Amino acid sequence: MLIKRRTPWTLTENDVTPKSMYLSRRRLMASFGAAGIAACGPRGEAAGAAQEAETGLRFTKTDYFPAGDLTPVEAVTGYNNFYEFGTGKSDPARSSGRLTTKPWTVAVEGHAERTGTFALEDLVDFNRLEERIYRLRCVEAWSMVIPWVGVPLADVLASFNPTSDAKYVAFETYLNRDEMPGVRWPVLDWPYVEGLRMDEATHPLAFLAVGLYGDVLPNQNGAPLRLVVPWKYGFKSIKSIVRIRFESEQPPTSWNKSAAREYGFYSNVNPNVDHPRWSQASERVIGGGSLFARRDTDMFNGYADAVAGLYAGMDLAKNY
Ligand SMILES: Nc1nc2c(c(=O)[nH]1)N[C@H]1C(S)=C(S)[C@@H](COP(=O)(O)O)O[C@H]1N2
Ligand SMILES: [Mo]
Repeated sequence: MLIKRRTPWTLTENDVTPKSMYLSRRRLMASFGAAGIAACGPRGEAAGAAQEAETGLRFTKTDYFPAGDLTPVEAVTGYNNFYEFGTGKSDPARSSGRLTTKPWTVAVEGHAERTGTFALEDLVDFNRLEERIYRLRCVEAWSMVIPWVGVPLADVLASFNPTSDAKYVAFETYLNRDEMPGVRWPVLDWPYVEGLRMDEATHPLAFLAVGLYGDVLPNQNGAPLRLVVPWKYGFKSIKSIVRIRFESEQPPTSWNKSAAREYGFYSNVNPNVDHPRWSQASERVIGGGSLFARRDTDMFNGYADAVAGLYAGMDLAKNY
């Protein structure tokens, strides 16, 4: 099949991939000795087959900026920021077991023709999932490369027919004191909230993930539905979303409310604008083989060709 490669997000293979094929492709790559792949198997060989049938997602492979060696799944699911479950990096994996993700509904509100409460399955078309390999760059200056499974955010938002008053979109995380031990402490003003300008939210790179490494999202990674905005610092990628609201004004965001001088609304990855307390010029590569593996941070996290136009004429040092 001939596919013209015009944009970085052009499909390179548009076959639908069941989880089992995905695994065998990865094993194949491992047997060819691709560096870093061998260590990335989603799980032990024996346990894998049984679980695939239960939890594997079907998705289309997309060649979205393969951003370097994939981060081992153990790091992706064991080293997390999800403050509702504690502020330690291993807290979410340990203490998110009680999060109830089924059934899951999302309230859609504000400036749109179609609003209401929607079941996850009515919000996301599980027959049209795709995989995208995106780098997640945390504001704390570390990064991971993760194979996400999900749908373009633009498609989901379009299904609600937002009106011309919708200039921004706001997101809110689930909040339940019985299931989220971290919310007993006022580290952030709960619930966690985030927002995007409408043109950012409808950019083809903005993604709503329901899975990673071919499986449904683990709770610690934001099950069952989380945002992935690859050109922004990780904290914009809000987890376990229960509310989406179309707004006419810029909505408040959790980290900006907690420390406005340190975290702005835009939070685009930018090696030239340091955080007031540390440099953003480079980042630690999580699971990169060495504890000290680092890489230089790329403008817009490597997605500049695709997204720089969204900020043309804006002073990025002021709009951090
Ligand atoms: N609800 C909620 N979403 C959140 C966070 C959080 O604490 N709560 N942390 C953010 C931060 S700081 C990062 S770096 C990413 C981490 O995603 P990961 O754990 O899946 O790698 O999630 C973001 N989304
Ligand atoms: Mo982060």
